[in-house]
Amino acid sequence: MLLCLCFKRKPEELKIKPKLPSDNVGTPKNLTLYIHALSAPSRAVWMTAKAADIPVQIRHIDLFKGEHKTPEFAKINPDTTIPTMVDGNYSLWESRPIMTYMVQRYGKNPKLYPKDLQDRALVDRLLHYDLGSVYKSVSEYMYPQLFQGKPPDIEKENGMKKTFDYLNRQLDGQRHMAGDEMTLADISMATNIALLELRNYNLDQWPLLSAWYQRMKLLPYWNECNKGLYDWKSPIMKDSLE
Ligand SMILES: N[C@@H](CCC(=O)N[C@@H](CS)C(=O)NCC(=O)O)C(=O)O
Repeated sequence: MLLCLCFKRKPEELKIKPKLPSDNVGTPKNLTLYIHALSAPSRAVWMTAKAADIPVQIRHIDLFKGEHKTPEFAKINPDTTIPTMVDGNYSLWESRPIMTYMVQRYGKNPKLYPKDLQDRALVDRLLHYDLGSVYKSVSEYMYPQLFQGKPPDIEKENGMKKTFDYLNRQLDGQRHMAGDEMTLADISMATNIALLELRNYNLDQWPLLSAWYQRMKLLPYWNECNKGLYDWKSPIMKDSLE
């Protein structure tokens, strides 16, 4: 049936994608990351490029001016979100796939996303947990305070605390989330947790998590990639930031 449908199309309509090497191919010719400096997933993809020593062009998109809603940007990413990566004529969005793509294709630091199937599955598990629990709970707690001027919501905070309880247990006996080596899971989670700095939120009740976060902040590219967070002053939260 599928074959019949194919034959009905004119030959020129059948797009044949050139086969790409599945493994690391060295330096990218033209890799662009469209980001917003406050956005946690944007900071994560930028940090990944630094950690994996991949040269990228950074293009800042002003979400508050709606620069991601233009027809030009929708051609690159119909979901009109950032971060968005463009590698030649290939575009990709969603930070975690961008991070794993970049490291596998161009990365100089394979430990960030290990090749061993089980080690990789652990990093994948943590990246999924990050999306479904860390990013979700931190943004549900912080966004209403940052963007709507709402007071902290105890229920949302409790959801986030449960996540941190688990992360603190996960770090028992190891320096990073997936073991002693830093992986993409650490980068992604740290950029989300960083959002709490806008509230001076104290992580002391999770000593292992707090020590891990401080270690992440010692990365030589932390300040450059997270500058947008520290520079950003929410007009709504002005009082608590000064
Ligand atoms: N799960 C996505 C989240 C992407 C996302 O929602 N990005 C936000 C900024 S943090 C955005 O583009 N918002 C603009 C909009 O939704 O209009 C990822 O990890 O990349």
